[in-house]
Amino acid sequence: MRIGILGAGSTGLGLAALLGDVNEVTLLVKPHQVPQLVASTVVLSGVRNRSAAVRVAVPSSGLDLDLVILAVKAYDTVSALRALSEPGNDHISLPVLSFQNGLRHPRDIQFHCGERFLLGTISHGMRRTGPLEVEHTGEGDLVVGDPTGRNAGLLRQVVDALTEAGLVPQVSTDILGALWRKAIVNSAINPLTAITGLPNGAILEVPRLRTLAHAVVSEGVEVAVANGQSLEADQLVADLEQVASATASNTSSMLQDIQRGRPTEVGAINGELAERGRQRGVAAPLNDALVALVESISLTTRYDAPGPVTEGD
Ligand code: KPL
Repeated sequence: MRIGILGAGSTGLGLAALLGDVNEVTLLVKPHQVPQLVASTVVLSGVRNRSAAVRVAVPSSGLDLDLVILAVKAYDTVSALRALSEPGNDHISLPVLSFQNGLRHPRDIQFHCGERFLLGTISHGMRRTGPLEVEHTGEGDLVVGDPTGRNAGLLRQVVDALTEAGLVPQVSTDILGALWRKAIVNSAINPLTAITGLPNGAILEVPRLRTLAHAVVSEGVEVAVANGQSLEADQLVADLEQVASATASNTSSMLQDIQRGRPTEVGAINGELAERGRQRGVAAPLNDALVALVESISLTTRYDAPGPVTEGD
């Protein structure tokens, strides 16, 4: 397949290295990045080792591609979709598959793509270590699905491409439910690692952190149930433990953002869960507290480091 990947973060680059082996992959980047990246090689090392030559282009509606994978941060979804839209209208004619965190992007994608899009979740541990280098720190699941039920042929092609790339895609008939489950697992792992500065596995090692993570997951499940999802807290706690253990040495994407002084996805994950709870009369104080803490930590990067404490301070 001719696949464009929009979003050169850890997930986008990891997928580029894996898919680039057997597909023609184009990284879709900002205009100023094109000259630096022309004829580039993306390198994945760690649990899986792979490198692939990729093309580089600027996103636009006129690209000759069979699929665009959206791997941008949740808060960049709308600008990414606008870059792919036909000039003068909001419509995107290229088939889109999103691998993004949170619960906000499906609405925006549907607005631009109508029925022609797929959604996915990926829980492999990936850590970006250089402009085109990613460390694969843990195996995980990859789930894809067709939320509108109108893209059976495209879904088959995508599953084949992912399988040929050595991945093990699961097809979900309830991909929105899969997104809720992933968002709930992320709602505990991501902010708790971003706040503590610890890798994912620490959540299982520190007993009170583990109890807190379970409580955050249970709160997310209450919100999901109030929104019509049939989820069980015990199952989601088991999912959390499995993901934290499989990606134990990984730096979560939210901690990577904090370390780079970039905005985080806490609003799209915990903020959105809290908001969806409020809309259904379900309070989500833990999720609200995590948003407040992560947003405050993000803010500290704007302040100068305090000077040394002197007597009398
Ligand atoms: O999705 C992730 C993320 O960091 O955003 C996990 C699976 C938790 C891996 O770190």
